[in-house]
Amino acid sequence: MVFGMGVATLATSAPSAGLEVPEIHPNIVLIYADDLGYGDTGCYGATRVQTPAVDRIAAEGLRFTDGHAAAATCTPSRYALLTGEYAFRRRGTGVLSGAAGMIIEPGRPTLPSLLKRAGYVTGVVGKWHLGLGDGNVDWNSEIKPGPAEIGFDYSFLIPATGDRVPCVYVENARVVGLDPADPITVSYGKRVGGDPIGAEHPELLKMHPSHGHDRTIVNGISRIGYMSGGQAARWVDEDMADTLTRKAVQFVEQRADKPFFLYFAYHDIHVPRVPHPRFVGRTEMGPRGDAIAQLDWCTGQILSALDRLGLAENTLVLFTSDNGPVVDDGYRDDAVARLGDHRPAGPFRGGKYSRYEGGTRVPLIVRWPGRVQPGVSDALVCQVDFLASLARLAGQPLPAEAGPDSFDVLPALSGESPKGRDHLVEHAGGLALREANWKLLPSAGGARVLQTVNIETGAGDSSQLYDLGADPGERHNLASTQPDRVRAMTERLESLRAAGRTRPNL
Ligand code: NG6
Ligand code: CA
Repeated sequence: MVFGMGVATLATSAPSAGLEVPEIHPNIVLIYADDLGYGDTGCYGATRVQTPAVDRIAAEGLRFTDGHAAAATCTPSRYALLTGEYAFRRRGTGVLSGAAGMIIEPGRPTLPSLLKRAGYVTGVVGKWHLGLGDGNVDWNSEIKPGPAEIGFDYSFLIPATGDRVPCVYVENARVVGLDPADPITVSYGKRVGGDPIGAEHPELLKMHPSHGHDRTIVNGISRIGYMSGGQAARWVDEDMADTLTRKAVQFVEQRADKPFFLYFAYHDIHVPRVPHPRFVGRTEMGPRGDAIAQLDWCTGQILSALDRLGLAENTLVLFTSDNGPVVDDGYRDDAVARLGDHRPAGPFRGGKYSRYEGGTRVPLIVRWPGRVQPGVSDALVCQVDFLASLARLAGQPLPAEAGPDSFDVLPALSGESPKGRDHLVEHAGGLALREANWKLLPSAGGARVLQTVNIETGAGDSSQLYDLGADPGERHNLASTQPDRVRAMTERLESLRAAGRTRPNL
């Protein structure tokens, strides 16, 4: 059956179409890597790390060359992924501390809540980083609001990031393994408890910071922020990938008679990069390369589980990353020295934190055997579009207020159409605009290079205009030769921002 026909049939046929329902409501597994760059996997050109599982998704699926995260850092990117709204529209959606309250309002339509309404069982396993609680969270009782309040039936979380306290897992709103006699306190202001901190006790560290990351030591690694208590609940970084993968596989195994949506958000390859010993030395690139090998193993476990359970044919797998790559993101893990000729951002300029393409252009692959033709697509698509596209796939109409910037690009994701969006706002603090292959970076203040991470931000005193068709690396600024285009794109970007929403056909 032609993929699009199935969707069209759903829209026009009676809801009691019987056997057709499971056929057109596939399970959805969204695999979300952290800080994995465009060039970090074999199917996107890497040669110094082997990624057979990710490459298998690409060989059996549709690999995008112009797929984007919605922002160049984690929190805004994930906010847009789950709400279908560009994060720049909302204050407080920058990189969050581990003490922040949840930034997605309970009750608003989200990717999981829409799928849940369509009859899916929904689960999130892995990195959250969207805040938990009401801003004054008590880690020793029920942690609300959280994923359950925005549509997830099940959750097993790293609350913020691997490098931020609290370093404990939260399963269905409770810290896992917490001893009530050893309560957890978390602070991003004044020091709490008597735990040693990295700044004072470097001799206790097995992984040293290169910048920041010098507060409470957990598992021999100093973190951002202070925590005390919860000793029995603290995670072991080396076991994190195994723990998360086990939970993800269990979620897939425990599915009921309903389709499921699993949002599996890896910690890898974010810092601190501390892969399990069996991956240490897999590559010559040190922990950053070894973390990619570990990430690939996790991916293979998910694919194997789908095969084993006979679910591969009826499961749409999406593989992507939350933002572009960074090499030294704050720990001395040898990533810079051992990078060699590996190009984390592939042919693109910049990386994480950057308005250049390396900031948001990430791996994006869709696999749905028998429905999505394997191949390569150059369509412009963004994760902010997953909400509208997957809601349509699930036959779930969008309420008017849902996904204000989410476009239905299902024809592009399925490979039926070579066209995705006609434009995209790229967000890295400041904004940039894509229109087809044109890229505009309006003038912006601030540092041109973030020295600590050695990444070009895209800031500059005057506008930059690039033709990515001829110049994917954004080297030849055409702004002075095309003032009319610069003016038109600058005005369009301003009107897209001012409009408050961009989704058409409301
Ligand atoms: C930065 C951290 C960096 C990383 C980032 C968030 C320092 C010096 N740097 O502030 O290590 O945690 O925040 O990354 O603290 S993200 O992928 O979750 O957005
Ligand atoms: Ca990230």
